[in-house]
Amino acid sequence: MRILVSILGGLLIGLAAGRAHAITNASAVLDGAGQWTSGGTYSNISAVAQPGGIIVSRGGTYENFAGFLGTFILRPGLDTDGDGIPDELDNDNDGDTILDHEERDGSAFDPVTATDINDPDSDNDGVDDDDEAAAGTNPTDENSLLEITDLVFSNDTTFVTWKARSNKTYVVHAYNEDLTDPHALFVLSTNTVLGGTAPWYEVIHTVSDESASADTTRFYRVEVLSN
Ligand SMILES: [Ca+2]
Ligand SMILES: [Ca+2]
Ligand SMILES: [Ca+2]
Ligand SMILES: [Ca+2]
Repeated sequence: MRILVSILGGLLIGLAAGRAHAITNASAVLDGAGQWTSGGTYSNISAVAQPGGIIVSRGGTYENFAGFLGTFILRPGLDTDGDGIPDELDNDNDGDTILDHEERDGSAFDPVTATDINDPDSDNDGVDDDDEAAAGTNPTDENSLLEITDLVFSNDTTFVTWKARSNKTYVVHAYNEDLTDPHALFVLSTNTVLGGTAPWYEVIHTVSDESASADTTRFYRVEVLSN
């Protein structure tokens, strides 16, 4: 799979502003007498203090065996990504293709990094969590993303610089000024970047276009191959 993450000209992926969440507290737990209680506030209850024997059986599988420790807030009707599936039934609340449990346990990233299950762009850097996973950038650092950082024309050569990650392969395309043309002028380079230091192995990488001319406008696009 190829993803387009960065294109010269400030055309970074934009996000719709405002993701207001209307939250309705409809939490419910079984009290010590085995009765349902709802609408109350439960906090800082130690495991020792919890009444025993609280079990919710759902579909033959016991859940919330630890009673109050398993209490969660139901938000009926909330559909964060607007896909028609309420969050309570949606295993990908924000629609960024990383499943909720993967966002919580951070397993989509190396190193393991948890992300927001209700926000497709956890660090608001303009690149969604799944694209950051493909590019190997840090989803919790707004300065870590695949982007062209510098474009210099000197001695009839253009130097294209971007934020890369070690062991990732990048394809650099050159375009003429007609950006509506789906076909690139040519592929400037395809190479695997090496170097960088743990944990994110970030590398500033540069390639050169010796066919550039001072008389023409040329655009560049950097793609990362996800595998
Ligand atoms: Ca998700
Ligand atoms: Ca997310
Ligand atoms: Ca991001
Ligand atoms: Ca980031």
